[in-house]
Amino acid sequence: AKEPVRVLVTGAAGQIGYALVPMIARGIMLGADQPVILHMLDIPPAAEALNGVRMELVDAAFPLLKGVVATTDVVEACTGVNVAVMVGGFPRKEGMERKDVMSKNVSIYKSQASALEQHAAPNCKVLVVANPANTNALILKEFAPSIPAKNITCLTRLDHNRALGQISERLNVQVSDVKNVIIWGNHSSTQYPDVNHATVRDKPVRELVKDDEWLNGEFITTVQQRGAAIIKARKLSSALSAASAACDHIRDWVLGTPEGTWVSMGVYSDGSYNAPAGVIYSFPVTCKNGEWTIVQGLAIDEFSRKKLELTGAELTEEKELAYSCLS
Ligand code: NAX
Repeated sequence: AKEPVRVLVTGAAGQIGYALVPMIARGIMLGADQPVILHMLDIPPAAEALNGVRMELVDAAFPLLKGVVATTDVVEACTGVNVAVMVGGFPRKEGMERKDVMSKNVSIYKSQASALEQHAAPNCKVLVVANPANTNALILKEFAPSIPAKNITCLTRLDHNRALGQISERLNVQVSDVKNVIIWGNHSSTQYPDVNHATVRDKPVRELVKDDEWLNGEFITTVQQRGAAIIKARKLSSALSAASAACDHIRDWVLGTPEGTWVSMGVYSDGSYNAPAGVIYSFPVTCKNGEWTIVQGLAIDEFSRKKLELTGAELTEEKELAYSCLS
């Protein structure tokens, strides 16, 4: 039998946490033969709710779930974890300045970076979900210098999956037949969902859709604004789709992407495709043996080039804002 893997979920009493922890405990993240021990962290005001989630996990009698740590102590939460999914953060509230929200998240991610660096298992893989996801991940990286940069990522898989979903609905094909869309840049409304290399059963999506106006217009804005559309409909932000995307992200990272398929991940940029280096930027990646590699050599047309630059510039600006919160 396999040794259990310890998976940390921060913000576990929140709505993504509530959707995510049962998925992990059922083997959706790490495989149906992989036992897990869940570490759940939240803040003291949510301690009682967190204990309720712990009780439900016990009640669900998941065969793969070998233990649960539910705590408000960041050191206890981080100790020995192999995978860390960072969902906890400070949400933007109506009327709040961007800088104030950034400042709260910078201080959270700075301290959680240190706890992970000192107490997580060696080679721990980190996925930041909480917004601003790319910049929170960058802060985590900066303040956990002994964790390799390649181990720190952020979630853009939800945006990637949303793009697959839109193409599948438009063409009336199975979503599993749509491949190789790309989310470039920031997990924000400047992200660029790119279908120029996407296929359905090996046929280019552009040739199948036959409507460049839609692909260059409404398709892009629909994906960019999907989070807001969910909030409008549900009066709550995306949760089950975010949790599912987090599982997809970790599963593909750990177990590998299928041959000929790439996925989108926010990773530490080396300047590929002229993206700014030194920010967490979403690229197309393939994964093998627990490591991601940026897909190289894709042709970028003029329309796309501008969109890659715009979202890159936003990330540079966010990085500067985050650094200004440190002083
Ligand atoms: P909730 O407000 O329901 O849950 C957040 C939880 O985090 C709360 O229980 C809160 O007490 C906890 N928390 C706050 N500070 C913490 C800290 N310092 N340590 C540990 N826990 C802490 O939000 P939810 O809807 O679950 O969303 C969580 C985050 O995901 C938000 O930042 C949200 O913006 C972000 N999202 C990111 C997405 C992505 O694709 N990257 C998509 C979905 C989502 O919007």
